[in-house]
Amino acid sequence: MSERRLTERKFPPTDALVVLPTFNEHENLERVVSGVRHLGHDVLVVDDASPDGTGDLADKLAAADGGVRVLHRERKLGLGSAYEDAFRIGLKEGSRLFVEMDADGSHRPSDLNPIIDAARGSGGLAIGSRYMRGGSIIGWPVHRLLLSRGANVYCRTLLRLKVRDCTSGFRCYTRDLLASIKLDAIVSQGYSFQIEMVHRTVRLGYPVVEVPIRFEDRVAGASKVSQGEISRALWTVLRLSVSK
Ligand SMILES: Nc1nc2c(ncn2[C@@H]2O[C@H](COP(=O)(O)OP(=O)(O)O)[C@@H](O)[C@H]2O)c(=O)[nH]1
Ligand SMILES: [Mg+2]
Repeated sequence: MSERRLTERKFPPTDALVVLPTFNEHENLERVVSGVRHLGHDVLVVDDASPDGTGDLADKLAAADGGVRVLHRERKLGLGSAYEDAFRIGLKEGSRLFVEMDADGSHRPSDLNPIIDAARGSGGLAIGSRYMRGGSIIGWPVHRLLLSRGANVYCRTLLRLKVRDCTSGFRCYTRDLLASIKLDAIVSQGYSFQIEMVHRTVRLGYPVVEVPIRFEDRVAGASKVSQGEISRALWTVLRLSVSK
């Protein structure tokens, strides 16, 4: 049996729910949470029992600010499943806009509202894009740049997507779109979740718009993208491309 623990909600939900998945982000979390809370949005941290104590820090931030909540999961269950669980909570509670954002300092709070506004305006998915005019990546080594570029070429080709940055993890969905996506049918547990969600959005006929962002390499700690994650993502996208 899986164990979940969610801190209690103290205020009615704000329009947008900003979900921050964490696994070992103790050195980064506080700065990200404070940047988002300055903009007034609800924060939901989804922590997978991080060994570095990120979960305890998140609890402290939640105790000090009713706009911050934490979903604790008993072990590392994957990025995709973290978002899936958070979206189910937000849908139940009545949030109108659902934001994905990394908790490692790569995504700037100053790019957040333009993404939310674009989602609201389009009625679908707005992606914070590194690969369009005005977008950029700061501080990534060449192998990370190649991996990200390669992943985008791979999924654009196999899934026939026109989106320039299918793998970006800084994005916003409208309630209408998320309610139309069958979360139970999602096959991705890990990073391919991002690609699968773009694929499903396009197949449902919802618009996808891109907003330029400046992506900065994580402030502290290490990336959780492993060889295993990459292989699983390649397979999952291949599976999606042949399934109806
Ligand atoms: N809850 C949870 N968060 C995760 C998991 N894997 C990665 N994350 C978080 O997802 C975000 C993106 O991960 P990161 O390692 O920075 O990926 P990268 O930016 O592609 O290198 C970070 O906030 C991580 O802490 C996971 O299995 N569970
Ligand atoms: Mg990162």
